Amino acid sequence: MAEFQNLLTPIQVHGPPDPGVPTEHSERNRVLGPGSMNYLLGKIGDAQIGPFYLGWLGVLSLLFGFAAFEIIGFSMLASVNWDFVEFIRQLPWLSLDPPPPEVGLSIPAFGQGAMWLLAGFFLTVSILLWWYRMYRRARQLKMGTHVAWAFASAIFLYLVLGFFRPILMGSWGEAVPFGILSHLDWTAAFSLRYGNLFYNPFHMLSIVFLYGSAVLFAMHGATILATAKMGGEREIDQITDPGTAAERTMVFWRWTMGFNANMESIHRWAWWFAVLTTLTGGIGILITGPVVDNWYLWGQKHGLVPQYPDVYEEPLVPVQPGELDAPYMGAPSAAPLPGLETMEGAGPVPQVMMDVSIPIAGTDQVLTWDMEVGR
Ligand code: 07D
Ligand code: 07D
Repeated sequence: MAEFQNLLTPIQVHGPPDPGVPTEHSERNRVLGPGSMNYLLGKIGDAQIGPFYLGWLGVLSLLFGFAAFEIIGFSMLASVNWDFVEFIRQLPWLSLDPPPPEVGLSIPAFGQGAMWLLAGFFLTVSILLWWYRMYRRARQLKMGTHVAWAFASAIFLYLVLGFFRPILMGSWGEAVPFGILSHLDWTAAFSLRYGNLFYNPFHMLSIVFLYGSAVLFAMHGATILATAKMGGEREIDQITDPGTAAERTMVFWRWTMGFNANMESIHRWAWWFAVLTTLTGGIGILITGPVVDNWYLWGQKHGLVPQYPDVYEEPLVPVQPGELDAPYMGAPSAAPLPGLETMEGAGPVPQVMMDVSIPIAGTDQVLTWDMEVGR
């Protein structure tokens, strides 16, 4: 059937909907069929809606996804005392949190993150079933399975964030909460806790591919649109004929940057950039904690970050071993700072004398003073 292809073709062909290619055993699962036409959708894409394919993988995935959605939603509603108005008003701030650190990897009690674990389980099953559905539908249509493998890369990052890394760290409490703003807080806190994620080379790579995806998407989209009036998006004669839209696009890029992808390889570029965003990202998150504890100090060690000169003298009260470690990392609990207990009113707050000296940049002078510090 002739189909609408191009914004510059102001005609929408309406006819019987295209049922799709015949395949082996899938006819009965094509629902919403035989499909219908929608004028407005035809303005931004293909006018035909449906038939939708709903096999057992699709049905199960939707059921599990719906269950996860409900568990998250009802847990959030419970957190505002079942007040629906507050639920809507506070939605961006509501959150279903993972269990506290002391639960480790065991099954938490209700009110201790059990709902988080349940929702995570249902969501993960739903996503994995949807992945298999994409794989199977592609095979059925005798296509390559590129879409499924690209999706697998995103699922890898998702599983690293909520499953693989928490297991390596020995605690569900390491995982991401379900919540619109709370997952942003988690992201910022994760970066701070591990010494600034900017110094993680895999975060850098992930950003390269994320930005690269945007640039490639813009270049490719723009190139095809720029030759749409010559039929740039559907040319096959470019392989043999000179002067085609496709050939012009390639000349354009050789003129402007000396090199061009071709009509096939640009899609490989795009596929790899997108896939590598989440693949390198997942590696970066997986090693944060289990392998590298502080990316800033790691950067200092490897010459990425300058070692700043010590401008302060040794503190009179040295840091106790383990004092700066988070308790949930299994570090010995921090010994109380000597003298801190006197803050409770048990005695006078002791005073500490400090000699402070700071060299003044660009001169050979040093600023010094004595300080009396109460702890
Ligand atoms: C446009 C395709 C459509 C998808 C959409 C998302 C949900 C969640 C909420 C049940 C591009 C649908 C959203 C189903 C419903 C509840 C509680 C894709 C398009 C429209 N994030 N994140 C968002 C997820 C992580 C980060 C928005 C999911 C990591 C930052 C949305 C995951 C980290 C910012 C969202 C996930 C992180 C966001 C828009 C899973 C590090 C933003 C997403 C499953 C990678 C932005 C308020 C979007 C925002 C945003 C969803 C994981 C960081 C709510 C489902 C843990 C810094 N994230 N995110 O358009 O506005 O994606 O947040 O891993 O600034 Mg996120
Ligand atoms: C989340 C893959 C999983 C999603 C799936 C989809 C549904 C629902 C529903 C369709 C997104 C499931 C879908 C359930 C579907 C409907 C309706 C992909 C996901 C399976 N960062 N950062 C990245 C930048 C900082 C931090 C990646 C930039 C700070 C953390 C990316 C900056 C701190 C993590 C990136 C910046 C910090 C990341 C994500 C700038 C915070 C991650 C790539 C300019 C203060 C994640 C290695 C992606 C990662 C990540 C970009 C800054 C923290 C490249 C540009 C320093 C903790 N950051 N970031 O595709 O992989 O995500 O890190 O400042 O975990 Mg970052």
